[in-house]
Amino acid sequence: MLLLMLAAALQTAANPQQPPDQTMMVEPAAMLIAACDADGDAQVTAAELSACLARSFAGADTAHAGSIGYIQYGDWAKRYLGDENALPSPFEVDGDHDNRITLAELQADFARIFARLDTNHDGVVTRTECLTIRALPFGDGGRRRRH
Ligand SMILES: [Ca+2]
Ligand SMILES: [Ca+2]
Repeated sequence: MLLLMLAAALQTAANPQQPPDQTMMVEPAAMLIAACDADGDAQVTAAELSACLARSFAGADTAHAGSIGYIQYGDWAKRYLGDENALPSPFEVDGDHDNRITLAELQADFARIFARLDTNHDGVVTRTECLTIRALPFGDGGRRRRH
């Protein structure tokens, strides 16, 4: 029964003649992860993400200090997450709260985000898993009702 309802919902979403009954969004961290696909299969593995973060971090760590400050993190976030205030925040990423962000801290935080997005737990994040789908008009799982 649930599967039938899901199939019906997907058909509705796929039919361009139907008015949209849901919104699809990609959170900034998911956008970064999706862009880490290195082999062009539109899916991202943990290894691809790790290598991708290392490349972007090396570009931000211009002093080759092995860590970056919150201001440099803001520059990194602006470039790779689209906005310096996008999540994850430097306060979240800076696991040991020493006001410096290391590559290991960045990779650890994104590993958590990766695991959250990988809803079928197959070790790969697909574009479908990157999408946040919200049904209308109840938005946010019905917690914020709009009438
Ligand atoms: Ca730190
Ligand atoms: Ca997956």
